[in-house]
Formats: sequence, C-alpha cells, structure tokens
Amino acid sequence: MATYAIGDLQGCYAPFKNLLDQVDFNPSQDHLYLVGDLVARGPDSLSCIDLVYTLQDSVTVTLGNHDLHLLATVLTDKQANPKDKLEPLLASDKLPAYVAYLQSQPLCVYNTQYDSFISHAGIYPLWTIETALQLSSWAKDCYQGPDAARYLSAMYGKQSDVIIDTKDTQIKFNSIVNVFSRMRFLTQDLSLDFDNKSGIELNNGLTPWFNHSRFKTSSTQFIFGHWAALEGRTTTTKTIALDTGYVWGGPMTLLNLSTNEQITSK
Ligand SMILES: [Mn+2]
Repeated sequence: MATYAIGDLQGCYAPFKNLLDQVDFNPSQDHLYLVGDLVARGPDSLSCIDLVYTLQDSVTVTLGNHDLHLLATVLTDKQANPKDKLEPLLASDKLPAYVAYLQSQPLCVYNTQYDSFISHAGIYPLWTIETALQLSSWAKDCYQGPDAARYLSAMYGKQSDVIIDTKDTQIKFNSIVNVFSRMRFLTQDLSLDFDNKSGIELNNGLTPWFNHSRFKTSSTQFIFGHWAALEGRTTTTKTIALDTGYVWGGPMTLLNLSTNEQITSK
C-alpha cells in the first residue's frame, strides 16, 4: 500500500498514465492525491478526467482554478475558451457525471498518516489545518449545492483581501477559493496578489505564501501545485511544489508520500 501525489495534469494524459505505470499503481491498495487542475490547456482533458473518474475510489482531487472554471462554464452554460481545448470533454455524454464528481471533491485535505496537507495553491499562513478544512468544507457546500452556479459565476475578479469573518457569503467564498486555488504571492499585510506568476526571485514587496515564518517551524508538510514557474523549488523543506509545468514543456512529477521520493514522467 502506497500513497502518491501528482502535480497539475492540465489535460496531459500520456505523462499521467506513464507516472501511474512507473509506480505500478494498484487502485485496490494504493491511494492517489491529485493536486488539481486536471483539465485545460493540454490536448486531452477528457481522457484525464475519465481515468480519474474510473479510479475515483482510490483518488482524491483538491480542486484547482481550472477545475472550478470548468464547473462554472458548465453550470452557467458559458462558452469555453478555445485555448483550454475543452471541446471533447464538454461534448462527452459523461459530462454530467464528471461535473457531479468534481463537485464532490474538496479544496484541501489533510493526511494524518503522513502529516501532509494538500491543496492546489497552498494554505493561507494564518489558517490552522483545522480552520482550513472547515473553510474547505463550507465552500464545497456552496459549489455542490443548489446555488453553485451563482457562487461560481461570481468568483472571478481580483478580491485581494482574505475575509472569512463576514456575513457576505460570496466574499467568504471568493476568499476561500482564491487562497486554495489561485494564491502565489502575498503582500506585506498578507493580501493576495493576482498579477505575478514568476518564480520566487521577485523583489517588489511581494513574498511567496510559503515564505511565512510559520512554515519554517512546521512539522506538517504542505503539498501543492499551481505554480509552474517555481519548477519544483520552494524555500523550506516542508512546502513541496509539484507543478513542474508539463503543459509548458517541463516534466510531470509524482511524490511518493510513503518514501518522500519524487519521480518524473518519461
Ligand atoms: Mn492552477
């Protein structure tokens, strides 16, 4: 029995299948975490999501910004962006099943055995694991419930403040979704920056979320994707960046949580 995590698939089926084959993934014994962004930009989002759907009893997905965007597109009947290459997926007979499956998946999870927190973009430095899990559960009720289309269609824009103590449920929803699926750099007062996607060498008052002192003394490890420009590098051993940008010409990366080994797609 082994536990794995794989970085952003982004519609790239061949390296995903290759990684599962390399570790001889056994769905009756092993568990796989996918850190989100299963779909969009790559050539075969349909095959990616279909394999995940088939393996669902052995897989947990923490939703990424592209997964949430797919949900918003379908639930609000919007036109997809051609550069996301989602047409075959959107035309699939199984689309309603895939959508219901993605709606059942969380924004973050915590694995007790390996003291590992997993989400697409990271964790807000001021949130405990317990708070993060509660907020994730609250937000899932929003994107899985009867008002899902309303919540998802109003999640866009640049709401840089992270506000969870508010009666405005849309502001709370956007804060949670932005942290777990879009965050990279923070300002000095821990607001979100939406403009910079570069590596960590930026020097304009912004700092990567994982630079917060909390992560230097943490026993928990934080596994995330989303930030391809990091090329797998962070500033502490307790934050592990798995999006190595396959869709942009890099490798796809798998972490074995049982051994801490990483392998890349062939
Ligand atoms: Mn992403």
